[in-house]
Amino acid sequence: MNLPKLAIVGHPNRGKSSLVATLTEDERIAISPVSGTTEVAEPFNLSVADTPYLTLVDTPGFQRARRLLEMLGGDELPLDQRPNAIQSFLADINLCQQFPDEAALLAPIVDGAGILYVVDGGRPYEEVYAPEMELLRWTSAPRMAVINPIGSDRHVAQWQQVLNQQFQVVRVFNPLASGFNTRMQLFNAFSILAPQWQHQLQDLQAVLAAARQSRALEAAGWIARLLNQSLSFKVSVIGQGDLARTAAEKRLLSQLAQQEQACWHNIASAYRFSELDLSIDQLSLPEDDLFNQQAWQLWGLSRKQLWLAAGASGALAGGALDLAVGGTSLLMGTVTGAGVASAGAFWADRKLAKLGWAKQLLGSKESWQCGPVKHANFGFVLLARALVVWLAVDQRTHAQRDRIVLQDMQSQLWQKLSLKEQGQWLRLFAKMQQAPLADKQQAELAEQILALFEKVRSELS
Ligand SMILES: Nc1nc2c(ncn2[C@@H]2O[C@H](COP(=O)(O)OP(=O)(O)OP(=O)(O)O)[C@@H](O)[C@H]2O)c(=O)[nH]1
Ligand SMILES: [Mg+2]
Repeated sequence: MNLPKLAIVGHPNRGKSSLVATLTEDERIAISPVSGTTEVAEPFNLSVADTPYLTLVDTPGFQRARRLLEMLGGDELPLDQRPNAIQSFLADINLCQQFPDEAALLAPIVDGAGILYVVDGGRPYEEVYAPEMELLRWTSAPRMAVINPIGSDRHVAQWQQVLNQQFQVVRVFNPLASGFNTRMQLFNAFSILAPQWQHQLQDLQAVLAAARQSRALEAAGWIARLLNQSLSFKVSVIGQGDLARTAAEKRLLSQLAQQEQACWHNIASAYRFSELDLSIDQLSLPEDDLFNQQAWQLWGLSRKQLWLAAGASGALAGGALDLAVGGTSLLMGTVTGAGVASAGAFWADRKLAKLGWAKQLLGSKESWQCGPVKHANFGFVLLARALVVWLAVDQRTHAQRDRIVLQDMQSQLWQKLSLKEQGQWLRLFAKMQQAPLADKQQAELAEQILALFEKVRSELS
């Protein structure tokens, strides 16, 4: 069966390629403020699990629509001859060379694609658009228009009046800020317009809804894996005394930071962003370094919250929690733990509360084992940062080409949970710091993370 096919057409620089990128979730499609970026018509499939469901043809913008219309006979041409006139134009090589953009954008329509005409709701209607719409009418293909409010929606109402005269369906759609439901509405609108594709477009919506759920579970799975790997992570270094200890600490922290980065990239890939720059220095994180004292204060629980949560969970009474590591040890401003204190300058701004240490003698050599990070906040910090990356990726469209911006919500994230819930997470993290979870428990953790993500997301919207 033929795939439903839509040609995305319009004036240059109106967001046609942006629309294609967003709907097909393709970050490689060329988008730029330079008019005339798209020079040839190119099909892109919307596929789920490698099965294509819809083809969108990105096209160059109209350049000389009025002239072409005149050449083809204009108003004088009888209605019954107009579709043929477009076909004859495309069959005429000389004419096509004179009107290469019009030829490129009309060819897929004559070939069976439906029309999606894009206009900018931030700019007023002008007569220059009339011949474009007229040429599209001549094709007699199913036609829908999309008003993209670039910069503002000042002229949306005016455009609606114009487009309602020319197109069977008119919708407002911003490819830079369109959520899942808005996209489904667009597919639905097209399924009404083109009954021959109705079933396929309905199937597409069901498949996309299922894919959305499974990618969320995949992202949650990556975070569960990160927590399970990082909370109990240790490294060993062979060598003598302080030198070996400093090397071990450095290695521990750099590997933990790598694990965190890998998790973020996996989340982005689950959402089909494989080229997104998630390097720490590209992100507008308030405190970028995972092991920086301020970062922990921002992303984790406050000292008071930790104690309250520990009390609420019964973890303190049960002795399950390693909170009591010296009078002020929960404050990251204070260096505690023999290993950290002796590491000297390297740790001057990395005052973590406590790392696990073990020394073994291997013949004449020492082997220093460093880790895990024992602080009760470590799990909260890792989870909060991963959730914020996930929220940003979930809300981003594939037409956005600027730097990814993370929500500034660190301080509120854990406030959304009750003390009891905070206590439950605290207990779980403490357990994982002692030993990693078995696979089944890790899968349960992923479910919990997914529920937390959905709660945070719904409160944000
Ligand atoms: N602010 C804002 N910018 C947009 C929106 N849609 C598109 N743009 C920007 O407008 C510019 C043109 O977007 P494209 O998608 O390349 O437009 P096009 O119609 O394919 O352009 P050509 O290929 O040159 O015909 C890009 O800089 C986009 O980022 C929008 O909804 N809001
Ligand atoms: Mg383009």
